Amino acid sequence: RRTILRGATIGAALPLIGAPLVARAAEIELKYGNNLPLSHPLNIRSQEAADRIAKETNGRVEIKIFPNNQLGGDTDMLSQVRSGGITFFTPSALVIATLVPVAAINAVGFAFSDYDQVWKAMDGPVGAHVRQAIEKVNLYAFEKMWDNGFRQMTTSGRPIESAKDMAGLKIRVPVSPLSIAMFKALDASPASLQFSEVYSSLQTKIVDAQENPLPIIQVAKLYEVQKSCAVSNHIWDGFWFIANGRAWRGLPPDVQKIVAAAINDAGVAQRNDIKKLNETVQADLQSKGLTFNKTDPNSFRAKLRDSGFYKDWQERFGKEAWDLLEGSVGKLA
Ligand code: X2X
Repeated sequence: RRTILRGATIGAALPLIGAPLVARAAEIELKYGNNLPLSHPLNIRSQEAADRIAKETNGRVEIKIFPNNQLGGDTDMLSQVRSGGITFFTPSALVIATLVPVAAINAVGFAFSDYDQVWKAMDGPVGAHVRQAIEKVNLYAFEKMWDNGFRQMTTSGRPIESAKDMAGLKIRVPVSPLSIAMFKALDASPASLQFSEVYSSLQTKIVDAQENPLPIIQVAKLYEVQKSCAVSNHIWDGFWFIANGRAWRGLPPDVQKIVAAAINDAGVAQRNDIKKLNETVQADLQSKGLTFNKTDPNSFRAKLRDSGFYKDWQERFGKEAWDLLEGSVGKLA
């Protein structure tokens, strides 16, 4: 039985028949890679920013997001954004510090005690200092850092109560010289692994422990391969939203303005998402079987001080950066 289309329908349908059914390609197509699962607030908010940019540029700019290590690990994406293979990447400060050492300044052990201190420093003199250093390696860092969170330690073995429990602990850390140095100073045996390898390395007991903010533990389901979580708050970690310098400078000024506003607004919204998430994430992880214990930060701080960790990193970062940090958090070394 042939369905007879009404004349009007056929007329309307004719021009479409044979026409390539593809959307018009945007004039400016930009790629953004990151290392987090789609459900993390970083991906929710960056998609929102991409949609806002497409709208405000009337479709001239399309940002294609490649989440969850689709383009490779942090090390791969860092070299891709440097070469211009991708335009945007959001490395943790710990990770971009492999290229810009001073970027790890916010990750000095036990430096920050709360978010007021964090944002005063990172939206203020410490962040400005790091952004300048990032620009020196021909990358552009947007003003507003995105929040990873205060890092906590988890283990598959006995809980970590104080610094003495770190002896010999096989703990995974990001690809980060400061993280390696810090956990060695605590007498642990740190191993740098890409985030994409963390779950399997814990599952196969290549390492027995890892450290990450609770929202990351939740979204990467690390509670399935870890038993206990020591609330250590040992590092506050953030993501710099960075662009390839040449690609950024090559954008028309009106597009730069729209992109920067959307990305910075999304970064601030993402911070609030993490703040809200932090109110419920521990209870959720407990319901999934992860046990929690408090720790005494002074035992860890004393160990870091006695081992010379603070003095060593004060020298590595230099007086200017270190004074900016201590100006925000008080005396450390
Ligand atoms: O790799 C990690 O541990 C993570 C996800 O926190 C970072 O991006 C540094």
